[in-house]
Amino acid sequence: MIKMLAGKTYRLRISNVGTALSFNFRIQNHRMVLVETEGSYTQQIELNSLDVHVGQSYSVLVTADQLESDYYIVATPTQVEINDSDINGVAVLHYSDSETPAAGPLPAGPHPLDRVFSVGQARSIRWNMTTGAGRPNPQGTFNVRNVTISQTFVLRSSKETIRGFARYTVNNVSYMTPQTPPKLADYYANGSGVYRLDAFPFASVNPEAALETSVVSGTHKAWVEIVFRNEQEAMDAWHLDGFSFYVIGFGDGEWAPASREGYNVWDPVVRSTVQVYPGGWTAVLAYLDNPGMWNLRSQLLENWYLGEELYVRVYDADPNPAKELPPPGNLLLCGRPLSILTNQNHI
Ligand SMILES: [Cu+2]
Repeated sequence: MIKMLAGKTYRLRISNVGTALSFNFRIQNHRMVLVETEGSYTQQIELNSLDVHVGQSYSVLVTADQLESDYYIVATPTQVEINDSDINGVAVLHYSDSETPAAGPLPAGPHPLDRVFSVGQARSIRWNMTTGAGRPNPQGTFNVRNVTISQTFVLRSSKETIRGFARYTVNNVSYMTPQTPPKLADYYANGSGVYRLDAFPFASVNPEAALETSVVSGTHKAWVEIVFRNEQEAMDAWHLDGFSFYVIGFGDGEWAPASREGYNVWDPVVRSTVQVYPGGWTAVLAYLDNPGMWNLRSQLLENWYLGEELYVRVYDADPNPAKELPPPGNLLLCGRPLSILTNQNHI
């Protein structure tokens, strides 16, 4: 139950901390004003309902401007065919002087399979040019109109069978978790024996589904364009560690270089997790100014666990600890680097 005083305005933070399903969020008889998502101030659009995909967060403002009463707050699965209403999340908005329980049917949202609504709303979520907030772009602007793209990754996710087991793949490669964390392998052994740098096909599809510890080079202090293609039947959501990215486009079907003409390079929001619709694509831009070994993954737990991820190695030869701290003295060395350092054979 959320309590509100009549006439006041409240900020609600809404996060999808689920592992599989997108949801649509709404409040009976109340509209919401979208103000923020994952650190970006958004254009303040008024909404009856809001789609929140796995791993995403939003802030909305809600004004208690209705009759003193209780009202339903609901979150229902969206972009999926589910007939089980038990899966609905229901809460109550309680006006402090209300003695009237919430009543009536739960407020209706868009049809769960209404893709046009969902994509349309996603496209309408844009950077707010008039708030006095820090500019996210290191070049000092809000837009990404004039950036030079140095790399393009086209990442196709699908579900395959490898050695008799169901696996999720990216460009037909399913991530295999090594004994040694990639960061340790990189720092102590240049990846040797743990991963093969850039063996991963970042712009093509492996002829056969395979297992690999995928690590791709991301160029330090350069812009990377990442296109996520969803070749599954269900929604997907991708998360990048280490950076936020600019969400510049959603499209149906295949992505092609000509799809860039439809990008929003004027006022895209900057966020950490983005949805990818089944059979469609989502394009983002990231400025790789943060050295490290960064995980790029499906935020859907089953997909992630079964291989829909890779690492992006952003290397900076400068040992300046202001950029990347050296490992602490008590760092646990597990896996292969330990055997190299101690010259013993560990598994
Ligand atoms: Cu992260």
